[in-house]
Amino acid sequence: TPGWVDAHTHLVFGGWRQHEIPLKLKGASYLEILQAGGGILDTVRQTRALREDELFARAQGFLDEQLRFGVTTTEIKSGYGLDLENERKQLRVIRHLNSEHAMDVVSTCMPAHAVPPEFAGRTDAYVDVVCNEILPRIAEEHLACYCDVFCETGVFSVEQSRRVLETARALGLGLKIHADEIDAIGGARLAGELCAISAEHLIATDDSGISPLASGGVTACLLPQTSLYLNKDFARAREMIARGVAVAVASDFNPGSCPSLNLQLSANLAYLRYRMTPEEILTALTLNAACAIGLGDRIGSIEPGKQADLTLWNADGMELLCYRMGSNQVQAVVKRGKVVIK
Ligand code: IZC
Ligand code: ZN
Repeated sequence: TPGWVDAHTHLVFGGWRQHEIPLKLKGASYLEILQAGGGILDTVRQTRALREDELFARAQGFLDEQLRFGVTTTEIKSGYGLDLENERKQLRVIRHLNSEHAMDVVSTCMPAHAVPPEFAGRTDAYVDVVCNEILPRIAEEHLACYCDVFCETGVFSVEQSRRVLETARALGLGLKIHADEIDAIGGARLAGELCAISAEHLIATDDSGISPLASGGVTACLLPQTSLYLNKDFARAREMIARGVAVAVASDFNPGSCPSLNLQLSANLAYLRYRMTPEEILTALTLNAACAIGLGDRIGSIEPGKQADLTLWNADGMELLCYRMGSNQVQAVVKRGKVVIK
């Protein structure tokens, strides 16, 4: 197949969040843990505490693992810095990974991932900082191609998300949005209205959110391992496809809601829970994923003129690949024409 593309990760971070599982098993929700100062904010503390070289070394190991799982291009978001210096630190790590590692890395800035503790209860004041200080500096330093925002109950409202994304667009950044992960507050409609390149998660999106995605030409980037990990519903992939929305499937690798780098597990879940066909899944993990990060003209299919990124599998076809579960079925990986895993 073409090398697989992981179009959604939060791969540069400090620490893990294993201590959240007992809380979740006692009934605490993802948003309750965040409201109590844990969740994303826990990872922010652990990421701020690490130096650039420490974050780099850790992330490099994650990219090695992705490559072994058959991924040849990945997107990575910032969003565990939440202030100018720490967002820039994370984004410099992402840029360095792209230049040093065999993996191609696309950089997304996400300073509006949560409200940092310094701005607790003052979300609009933090949005001012994002729009007036953080995004302009990131754009000036060419540290990101895209801007993403967590549009969610208790995090950033539709209006706050719109402000962030409109500012990002004026600065020349492409637009992405975490929409309807927990609650459908209107993120998918905003994505359609702004013609964002992609909308992510869409777990709670209903018909009224699917139409704007279709009319806005927004790629739906679905993250089935997160549904599994948060014990949530699975996005309505069949309805999206039926309405003409391009569907990509990614991992969402992050220390809270998806501590897995195995994109093959996303393929299994897309088959069983989204009821996508093996052919649709192959497209979702290659060409549609490439389009979701703006690289559809360079990678995502095996064609003359495109980069020779290939994954060779111990399987005779996508049906077997989507059905087998838990083993790494990669036989070899070719990146830009060179064998990097065998
Ligand atoms: O660290 O929890 N959903 N952001 C929005 C995440 C998941 C990552 C995290
Ligand atoms: Zn995410």
